[in-house]
Amino acid sequence: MEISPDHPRYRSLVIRERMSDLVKEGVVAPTGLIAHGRGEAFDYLLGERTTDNALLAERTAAAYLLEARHPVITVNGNAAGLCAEGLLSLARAVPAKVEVNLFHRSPERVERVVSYLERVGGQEVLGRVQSSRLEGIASDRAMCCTEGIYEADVVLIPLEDGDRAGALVRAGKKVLAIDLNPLSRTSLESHVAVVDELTRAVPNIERAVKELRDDVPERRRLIAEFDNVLNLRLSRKHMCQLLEGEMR
Ligand code: PTJ
Repeated sequence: MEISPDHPRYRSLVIRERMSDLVKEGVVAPTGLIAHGRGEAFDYLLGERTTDNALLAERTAAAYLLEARHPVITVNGNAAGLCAEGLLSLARAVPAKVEVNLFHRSPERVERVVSYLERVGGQEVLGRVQSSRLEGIASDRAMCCTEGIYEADVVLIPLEDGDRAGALVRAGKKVLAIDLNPLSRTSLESHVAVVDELTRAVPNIERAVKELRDDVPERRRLIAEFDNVLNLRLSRKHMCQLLEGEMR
């Protein structure tokens, strides 16, 4: 479909077209479009911008990634479709491993998403061979790579489902989520929930990684002082204020 750059929602329409094309390629799951629509609705309530409290969560996520012994970034179909280059760039900056991990899992789709990441520059992308299991998930969605998620101490999970976020927390990992829904189980169960749109959040986290690389005291201060419950309350408050017309 031809979209005019003059359209007020040009960017959103272009992204929708790309996600829809990626469904045809088997990278994005068909229901990934529904998840994307839910994300768009929550982003509308944020005013489609990064709030101050989201920026704090992004800096804290960067601090966790830099303090980690074995950081891993998980990528699903939506995350790949929306922000493959950004996630790979963040992984290089930390450095962190990248593992493809899918909700709608089949060997063919894993191959499609891994190949897609490789096509846009991903190297050593994990996911093709998943021989370990996360406890507490009853399906092959529990499968993960031994040298990836299984051994990770810190995991960044963009757009994750609640079951797996909870299982990662119970497995003793520090979980950093990017999820526009401040009410989701993923946001509530994570140690750091970044309530921001993925394509804004990822470059912000990468910028913070660069700023905090040589500042160990500031990293530790951010981690020690971050309060996820309070931060999520601030995201909800921001959305309520926007709904009440108290913000523009
Ligand atoms: O590729 P697969 O098979 O692994 O499937 C991926 C999806 C996203 C379909 C799957 O994980 C899923 O169903 O996720 P949920 O449970 O719908 O959760 C996705 C969350 O991401 C929702 O809370 C959305 O609000 C949020 N979200 C959607 N788009 C964005 C987003 N958060 C940040 N940025 C977005 N662009």
